[in-house]
Amino acid sequence: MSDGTFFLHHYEASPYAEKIRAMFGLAHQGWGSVLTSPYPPRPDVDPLAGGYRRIPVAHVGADVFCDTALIATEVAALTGRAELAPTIGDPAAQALAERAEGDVFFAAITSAPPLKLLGKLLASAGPLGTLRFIRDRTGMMKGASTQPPRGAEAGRLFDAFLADLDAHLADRDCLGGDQPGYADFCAYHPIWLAQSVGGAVTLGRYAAVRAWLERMAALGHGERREMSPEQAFAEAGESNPRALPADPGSHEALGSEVTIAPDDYARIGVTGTLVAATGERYILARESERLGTVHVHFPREGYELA
Ligand SMILES: N[C@@H](CCC(=O)N[C@@H](CS)C(=O)NCC(=O)O)C(=O)O
Repeated sequence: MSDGTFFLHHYEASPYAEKIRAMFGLAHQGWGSVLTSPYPPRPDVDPLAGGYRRIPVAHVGADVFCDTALIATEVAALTGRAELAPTIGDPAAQALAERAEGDVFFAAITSAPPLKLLGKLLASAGPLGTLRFIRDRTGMMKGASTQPPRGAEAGRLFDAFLADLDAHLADRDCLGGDQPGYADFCAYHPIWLAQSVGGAVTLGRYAAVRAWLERMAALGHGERREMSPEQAFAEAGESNPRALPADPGSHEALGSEVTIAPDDYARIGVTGTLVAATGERYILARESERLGTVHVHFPREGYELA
């Protein structure tokens, strides 16, 4: 039986993981932290997520959640904080959140001064780790449906985002109003990333963004408990997946073996039996000797089924 621990498989430098860690901070939520490598192979995650290669991955018992949009839905339900679910009321906040997780996310890295970026990578990963990291990410973007902005264009894009965010925050504390909600976490993590790799050099000009960033950083990460991959596997192995949605949807592939992959980048597919296809998510059932039956959940948006 699962003890209900919400596990997050992540690495410290992962901005998308920071999006979820900060949500735990807002909710003062306890969670199990399982650290993994910044690049594959990830034998500590693959048995759960079936080869999905992006980070973070979350799981509770034998239910595994891929993609932060769906992880946020689960965190919202777990904590009773509806504002963390990816439904954004204000269209201007929605547009900023989408930009943040589109070109701006990539520009956060490609607009950083190259020598600073290299210095940070060398300091954290060493020469061999840096080489592996660069080779991995170059390979990951080869089959991508979008390509990162580069050079001066990346700098312009990132700065334009900061300027628009600053204007938006001029008369409110957070993207959607008084309190942080889903859009705030989407906008926060690319700036956090830029800062952590020595970028966001124009941030000083944007007082409203700086004040908001300070408030977001002050949320902290909730009650983080370090756990081992073995503890995570034991939880999954000893649990049964939770009940499927009452209405599993009416997809023609229900009951068949399918492969689900992101439609943008890191397009590695996960294969299993499609057991639900609701308006919000796909659920795949996967069997393994080690973990028994595991249900892997994907959002429908941004993923393709074959
Ligand atoms: N749409 C995904 C994007 C996740 C993503 O791009 N994560 C980055 C790390 S922050 C990643 O997986 N990079 C490649 C890797 O770590 O292997 C989500 O919201 O979870």
